[in-house]
Amino acid sequence: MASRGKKIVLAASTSESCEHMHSTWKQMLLATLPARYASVFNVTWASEGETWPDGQAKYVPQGLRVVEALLAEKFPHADIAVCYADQLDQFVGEDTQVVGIHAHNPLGITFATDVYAYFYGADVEPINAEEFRRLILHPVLRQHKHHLKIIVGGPGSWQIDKKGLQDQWMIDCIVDGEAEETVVPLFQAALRGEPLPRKVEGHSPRLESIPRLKHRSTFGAVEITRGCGRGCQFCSVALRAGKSLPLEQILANVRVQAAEGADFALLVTEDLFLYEHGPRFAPNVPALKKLFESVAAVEGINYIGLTHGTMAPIVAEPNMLSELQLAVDKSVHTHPASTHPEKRYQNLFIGIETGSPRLFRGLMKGKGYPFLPEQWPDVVLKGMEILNRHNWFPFCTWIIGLPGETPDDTRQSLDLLHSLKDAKWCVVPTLFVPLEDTRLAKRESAKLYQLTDLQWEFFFTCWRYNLDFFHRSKKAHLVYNLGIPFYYYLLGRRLFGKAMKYPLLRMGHFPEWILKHKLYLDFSGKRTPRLPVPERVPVPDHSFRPALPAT
Ligand code: B12
Ligand code: SF4
Repeated sequence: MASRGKKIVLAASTSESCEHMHSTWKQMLLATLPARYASVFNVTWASEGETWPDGQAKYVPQGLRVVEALLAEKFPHADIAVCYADQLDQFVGEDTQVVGIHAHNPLGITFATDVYAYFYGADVEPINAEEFRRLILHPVLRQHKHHLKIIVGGPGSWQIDKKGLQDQWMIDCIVDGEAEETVVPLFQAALRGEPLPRKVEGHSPRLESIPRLKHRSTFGAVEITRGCGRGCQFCSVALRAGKSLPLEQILANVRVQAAEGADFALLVTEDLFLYEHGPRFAPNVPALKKLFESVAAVEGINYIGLTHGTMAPIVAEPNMLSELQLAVDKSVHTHPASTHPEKRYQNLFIGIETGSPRLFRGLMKGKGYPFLPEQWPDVVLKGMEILNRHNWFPFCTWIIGLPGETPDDTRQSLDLLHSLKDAKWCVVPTLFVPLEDTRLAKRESAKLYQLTDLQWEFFFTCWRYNLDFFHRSKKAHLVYNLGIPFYYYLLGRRLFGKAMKYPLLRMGHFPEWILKHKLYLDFSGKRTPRLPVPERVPVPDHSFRPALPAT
């Protein structure tokens, strides 16, 4: 198309924008599955984006919609276009002066991403990375580079800096962090043709600087809170100041989603239970209930999805989930193990991260507040029981190789994992990654080829649970069981050595009467888990100790 293009073009990759089957889980896989074998996994949907008749993207990640909304307050609507890589040449032309690109996970080097791609060989990269490259190296950007500036921002923009790709990819400026109060001056400078700083560090904006969205975001994502005061040392969001968005603004944003065809609203938060919370992280159940009811009442919204939450408030307020039943009734997810009349279950991403109270105390004690670090295993077990009883099947992460992890810590994680063997959940083991801007940024990342026998056992026991809980067909089970020894002898042994052998065979349902002699945990049915689910977990009296973690 021989158009002169738009002055401002905003773009995101399709693998970070797609919302195939309303499944956040499926999109997360794109951070993990190797690009080279994408066709084998039948994920062609990852490179296709839905567009409006004029070629603009129907939905892109919410962060980019925030940038669009900020720019729309200053520049004419007609000067801005939002698109995917395949439509870039419709919008980038002689008149284009600035291209802003969103990066959620552009190189796949964050938690739980490259880890899994490595199973296919060292030179394999995840689909996210390939799709981002298709966007950033689009020929039309090179063709017009002499008169336009490229700005990349988003939660994963640091990855480009870390890998030293800024110049090769001709990026003028990388924006790292929250951008509400930097976007407009930066784009104004670009439009004036001025040189841009190579890197801009964002900072937490005032609540009133967060704009209302103008258009639809992927999964109908709408922020309900920003930031988190719990202060875990490995987490980049820990540094974002905590705030709840006003209900009116949330609902206006949900209406925008519905008006552009979304039937799903994903309520984005670091911790659902921080929404309008009371003193010392106390959940505000009436406010949460009102939030769900109001969102569900928006015409066109049939489903409500949730992002993150923490265990501690569920245990501290054991009756809370029955008050929030609507979240399950409006969930898009179903599973035969649900006791809901329509077999629905609600999902919540919860970081368990470790079973070791020692590591918990050193690295993340605020996550368990108001409970004490030594209560963490009890909090996890009790929290899971309450969640499952109310048909909440959480998606939990667990970090292997945290700085200072000893074999004893790994054993404690294995003991806790064993005690969760009948839980209704998904558990994703991730390897520790020192994220930029965190207090652990300078620490060594954990590496697959350095995992100990115990860490491998932890890793594959998690996947054994997931296969048993989510793989519903016998045929799929059989394929995995037979494929696993083949994988080990053809590739796994060469890539990672013998330490993975027996743990991997456990994932492949190899007979336990053999494995119990080779592994730490005994799954032969004779050993009951070491940690029973407690009747109740007492909330300690904090009046004589410092209550909140330093952030
Ligand atoms: C919703 C969400 C998801 C959803 C939907 C993602 C999507 N593509 O739409 C799902 C569950 C699918 C998901 C998946 C993943 N996610 Co995610 N996700 C989030 C979450 C909870 C909210 C994102 C959001 O909407 N935030 C609100 C907006 C306003 O913030 P923002 O995106 O950061 O945007 C601001 C700035 O970054 C900046 N900005 C954004 N874009 C641009 C563009 C330009 C040009 C500029 C100048 C500025 C700019 O301005 C915005 C306003 O301040 C965040 C945590 C968080 N609270 O941010 C994690 C988070 C972003 N995800 C994370 C990760 C690791 C992933 C996965 C890789 C997880 C995995 N291992 O599988 C996958 C990757 C999936 C993929 N295909 O890309 C990490 C990112 C860490 C990193 N990149 O190093 C975060 C921070 C969670 C965490 N605490 O670790 N995610
Ligand atoms: S609870 Fe910890 S890991 Fe979760 S968002 Fe808060 S600081 Fe980050």
